[in-house]
Amino acid sequence: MSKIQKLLVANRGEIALRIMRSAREMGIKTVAVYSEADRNALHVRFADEAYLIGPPPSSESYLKMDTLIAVAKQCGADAIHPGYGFLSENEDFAQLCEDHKIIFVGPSAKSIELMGSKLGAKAAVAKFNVPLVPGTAEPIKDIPAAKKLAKEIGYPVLIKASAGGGGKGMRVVEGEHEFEEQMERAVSEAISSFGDGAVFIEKYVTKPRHIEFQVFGDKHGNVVHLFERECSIQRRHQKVVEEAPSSVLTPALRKAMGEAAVNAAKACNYYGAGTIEFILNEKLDFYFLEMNTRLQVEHPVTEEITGLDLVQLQLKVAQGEKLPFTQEDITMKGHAVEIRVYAEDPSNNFLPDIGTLETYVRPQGHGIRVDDGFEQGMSIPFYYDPMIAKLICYAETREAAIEKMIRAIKDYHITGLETTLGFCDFVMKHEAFRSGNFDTKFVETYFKPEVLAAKPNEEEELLAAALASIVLQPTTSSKTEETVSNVTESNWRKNRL
Ligand code: MV4
Repeated sequence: MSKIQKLLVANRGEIALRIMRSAREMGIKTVAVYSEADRNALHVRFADEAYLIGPPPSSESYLKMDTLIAVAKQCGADAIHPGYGFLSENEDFAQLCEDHKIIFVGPSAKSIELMGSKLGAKAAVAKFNVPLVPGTAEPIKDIPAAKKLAKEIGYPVLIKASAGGGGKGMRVVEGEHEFEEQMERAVSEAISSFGDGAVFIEKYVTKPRHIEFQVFGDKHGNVVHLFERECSIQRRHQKVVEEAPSSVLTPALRKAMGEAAVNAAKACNYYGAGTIEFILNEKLDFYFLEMNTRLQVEHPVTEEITGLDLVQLQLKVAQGEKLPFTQEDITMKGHAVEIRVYAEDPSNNFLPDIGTLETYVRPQGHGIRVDDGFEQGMSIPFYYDPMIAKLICYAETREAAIEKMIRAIKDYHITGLETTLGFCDFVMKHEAFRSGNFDTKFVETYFKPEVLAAKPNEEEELLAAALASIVLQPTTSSKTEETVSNVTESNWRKNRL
């Protein structure tokens, strides 16, 4: 396979920039695509070339497979990186790229398809010695038989949609009396949301921790893992804080889970970057949940503790290179914490608060990394995920990384819209988070909007905003536009990662 010369990034925002930076360092030319809402976006300015692909709604721009292929053909891009979200886990798009002899920077269409089905994934990994939550291995057809099994497993049980994932289409059944009712709801929800009514049941693991392993495969059959990320602090299946390593894994458990993760990847002949999601119960038993066949939002914490550039690795693997290391070569050092800074109002049920970044001043200093796609004066478009930035802090120990994060949050000045910075500050200072003794119920257990009532920095921020508005000049892009296609409501809400 030949080296990638020109890479089209079929994404926007921070991840588009993140990808282009690594590509450029490798001497690969970069191509941006953008919607009408992103004319002035940084990924457009950063790229060597940029093409307008349609109106703001993603369904008319970033999700237009034929348009993306047409742009790639037209500009001579030999590879497409899908980033996360959008088309990143769409097996049809991966196949379309392959059909057009364009390298899809990701796994094969077959791997995506197999892991996209929760039941398919479970069946595949079960043969590779990966522990699964006790439950059904087949879609439920016979209600009385399923009810009998639920009784054997023991209530509460969880009904999940095979086509679901990321928490969508799950229903808890507390006891036998509500089994039929919940089953009916789960099936009709699965049909209306995914067009596939296949559901299965699992033992409901209470107080679980969400631990995911980063895996990497090449096209020569080699697979390694790059340790874990702890993602238990989340709100309605939306991750808020991620860290690496997890504070609950012992070296022995890490080794066992890492081996299971590698086996899960081997079960679908995986290549590229992937993530194996596990849940851990209170006894620290671990179970495979699902696989994400893309680069994840939270990949930077893994980069910080391993010193590896995951996008560079993705591009190397995509152009047919062997992984440049074996499992034994990979080590981790220190501790990394990431928070997601959203344009959302934590005191108003996390409602998106899109608007203009009147003040936008990033924290700086040793061990601080900000992955974002905005500058002061820019607006957060209403059509897409309202994530403003990821703030990643790295230090020798977990305590030092958390202290650095608290300082970095303090030095992050954003006005013009509400953000989740104050909420993240609350998490960082919470005793349950500090002690490491938390689970996926952290936010609902401890967070009430009142805890954010005191905002000591508000006056300072107002002053800064006033000053900024005096000196601020609107920025314009000098890039010429080219409409490739003229091709509704975005689905970022449904597709949160
Ligand atoms: C579970 C579970 C408890 N027991 N499965 C939610 C996301 C999806 N990947 C699977 N999820 C869960 N599956 C069993 N058998 C609890 C969750 C879950 C969860 C998992 C990870 C992170 C946050 C979560 C929040 C609520 C529920």
